[in-house]
Amino acid sequence: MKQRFKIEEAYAREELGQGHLFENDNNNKDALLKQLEELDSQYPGGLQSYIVNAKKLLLESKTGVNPYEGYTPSVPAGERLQTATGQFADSEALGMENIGKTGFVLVAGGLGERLGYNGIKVALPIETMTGRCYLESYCEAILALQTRAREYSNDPSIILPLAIMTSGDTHEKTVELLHKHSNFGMADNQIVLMKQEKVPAIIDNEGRFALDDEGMIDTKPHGHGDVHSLLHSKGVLGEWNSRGLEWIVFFQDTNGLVFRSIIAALGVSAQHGFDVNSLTVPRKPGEAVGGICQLNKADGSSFTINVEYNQLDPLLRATVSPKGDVPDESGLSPYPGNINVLIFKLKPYFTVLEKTGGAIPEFVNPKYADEEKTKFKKPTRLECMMQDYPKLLLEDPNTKVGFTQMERFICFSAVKNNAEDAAAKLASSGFAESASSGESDIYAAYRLILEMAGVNVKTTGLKSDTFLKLPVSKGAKIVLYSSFGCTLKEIQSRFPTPEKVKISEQSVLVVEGNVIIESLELDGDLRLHAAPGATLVIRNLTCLNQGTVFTPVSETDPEYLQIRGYTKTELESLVINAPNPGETIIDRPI
Ligand code: UGB
Repeated sequence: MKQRFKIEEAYAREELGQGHLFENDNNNKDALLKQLEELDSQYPGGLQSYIVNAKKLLLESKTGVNPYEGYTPSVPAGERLQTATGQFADSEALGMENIGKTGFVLVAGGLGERLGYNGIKVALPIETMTGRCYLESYCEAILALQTRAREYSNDPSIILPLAIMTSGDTHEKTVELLHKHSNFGMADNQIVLMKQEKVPAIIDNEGRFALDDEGMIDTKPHGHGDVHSLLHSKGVLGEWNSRGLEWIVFFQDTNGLVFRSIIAALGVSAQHGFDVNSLTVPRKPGEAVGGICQLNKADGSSFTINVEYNQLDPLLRATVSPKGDVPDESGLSPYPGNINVLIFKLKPYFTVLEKTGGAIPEFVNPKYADEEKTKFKKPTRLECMMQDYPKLLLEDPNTKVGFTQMERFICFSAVKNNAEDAAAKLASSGFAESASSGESDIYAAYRLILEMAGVNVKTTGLKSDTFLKLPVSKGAKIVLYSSFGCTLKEIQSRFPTPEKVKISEQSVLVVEGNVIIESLELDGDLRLHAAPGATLVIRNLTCLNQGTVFTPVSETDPEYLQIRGYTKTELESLVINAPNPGETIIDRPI
């Protein structure tokens, strides 16, 4: 009881200013005090620090303090890679040399409120032709890279680890998903989950906490920046460092293309010795992706960092571009667009986290209800972003922070918006970032990759269907597993005579494993699977069937289809499996 009064008193004290928590009769007082203790232990420096930080940031927000005051932006140093060039191939080759010493980190604590999907986003199918979910495809890609790394180093003991940041919103479902699918083939000790905790929601500029209907503190996510402190506090980075890993790759929950680009970006990191490398896309001005900027001070010092999309326009207006976030002569923003795929050199990162604990400087973004900025439309909270990591490097001018820009089709297609918002985003920015656009972008990327390999497949002038008012391309639906090819060069090697491979516009082609396609005429649905150790050679095959088409969803279809507006109707398909070690040759012309 004494302890309980002590805590209550402490929070009611003027400097913490949380007396309102105890003012009304609260049947849940014991639970509330317990919650306060928990929240206190979870935040670096405790809730007292949280309140102090909140008051300071809220004051700065109210008075309009510019976080980039005194800085002038310029375009930082980096590499712009064109797909399927010699430079791209060289970067991929260097990336593959380094991949065996890489750990992967997936940030998957976000609830995906904008998408309006009730499950976790990593459980969503990337595309409906295989129905593989995001997490499955990430695990498959890492395992395929692991196989290549073992072959390359002739070391069967190489394990490429995956750390997943979850949150209270996603943790249990992520555990269930992994359990249900036996970790998608990964070993138990290969995956580590790091659960991020929420922080108190705040109702005013005094940093007073919000109470929910049950009399408990309302809490909100603290942002993806928690990944750094968690890697440190959970000992993950220390373990990876002692295992001799040299690189760490961060990626988001729904980017089905990410493993098509990471390898070349890793090669760029290795080539330039980048401590921090952001994978970026050409950015359209006004688009909701941050811009990577070099921020320069009058004293000659500078640092390179992502400036979030809502801050980029005011920064540019106040400095180098009176018209704000507008295109340059190329028609695009000169600042590369951040897609939160980050590649760090592990050792210096480990050293910085040992020193700082990995707590990333926070920000607050309240939506004000009055002109005086004293009332909020809804409770706010402090947040932090993973791409703000360079803010921990300010005292070390020798750190090399750069970027790798690639064409969007090969590295980025996120699934963030419900269909209604997606239609508006498509109209304003050209990118829907919906469940259906995420799926279409996968097929489109593989069409282009095969075309670059010399295969006959139509990539332009394709017709579209419309589902939920969004265009869905009618082009060939192609899915290439990473086990079929991790790099563009490897994919090319699977087609020794690409001029003898023809895929019609309405076809479906899914290829998994060690498959060589020498001669193929496809107008229909074809699935080729070679089990580990098996080789499937398509020496000569004509495959004509009715195939698989998209049809509108019905009310009884599951939610993952409702958010697309269509389902697949399989009319006819040909499945060829090579389940056993050794070579299976298919020689079946018409
Ligand atoms: N995430 C967490 O794991 N925990 C959290 O508390 C919050 C998120 P959003 P956002 O790629 O288009 C980012 O919400 O914040 C995970 C960049 O800041 O989807 O709108 C979450 O699960 C922006 O510069 O992204 O914008 C997901 O995997 C630009 O790159 C990831 O963090 C933009 O993404 C991103 O969360 C973009």
